[in-house]
Amino acid sequence: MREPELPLGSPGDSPTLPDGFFLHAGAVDAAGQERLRAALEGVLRAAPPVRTRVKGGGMTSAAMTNCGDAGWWSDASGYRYVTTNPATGAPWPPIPVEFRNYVQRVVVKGPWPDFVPDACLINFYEPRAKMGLHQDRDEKDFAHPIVTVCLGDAADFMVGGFARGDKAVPMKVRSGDVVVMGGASRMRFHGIRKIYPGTSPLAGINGRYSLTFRKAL
Ligand SMILES: O=C(O)CCC(=O)C(=O)O
Repeated sequence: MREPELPLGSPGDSPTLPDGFFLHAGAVDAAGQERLRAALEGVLRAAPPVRTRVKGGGMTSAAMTNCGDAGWWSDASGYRYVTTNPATGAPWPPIPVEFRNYVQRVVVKGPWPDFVPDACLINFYEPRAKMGLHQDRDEKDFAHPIVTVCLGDAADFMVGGFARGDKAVPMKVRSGDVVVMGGASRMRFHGIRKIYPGTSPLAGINGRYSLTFRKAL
């Protein structure tokens, strides 16, 4: 049986989502998405996305890179934040000011107005890429939320519970949407079940990027 899709929220208004979980649908307008895309290009040139090794021995389905003081990384030694890019040996590029502006615009309206990220993990999904259900647990202090900006193709973002086996429901996210997970929802399992190829409104993006902002250190 098809699982129900959660209704889309509007900025600052996601009444059907669990406590601490927000979908700011359409938070970044078309011009803003273009600005983010242009800034993203600079980051990708400095730190090209790669697929990395996961704990079980396989490779991530999405390619990833980072910007900020720290970047999330996975390899045979496990999951952690690192201050230099293991693929290039260089420091991660800084978080572009355009990225910070949009995070700021969204978070000032919510319960974590003082959130200042020091890490931005960028995932790139080709049409068949996915991300399994997981918790974000490598950050020092879980009092800070995780803020995700979506760019490119639409996707099913899975909202789970607090145990891996708990039922997860799909929430459709589109380019320009911003997802915030904090407070009572900070440790929810979540993942990406499906990409909707060809739905990107941005000419320069075939696939989906998620920019996930964290206070890691
Ligand atoms: O791509 C997304 O929206 C989710 C990314 C995610 O869950 C993660 O990077 O931990």
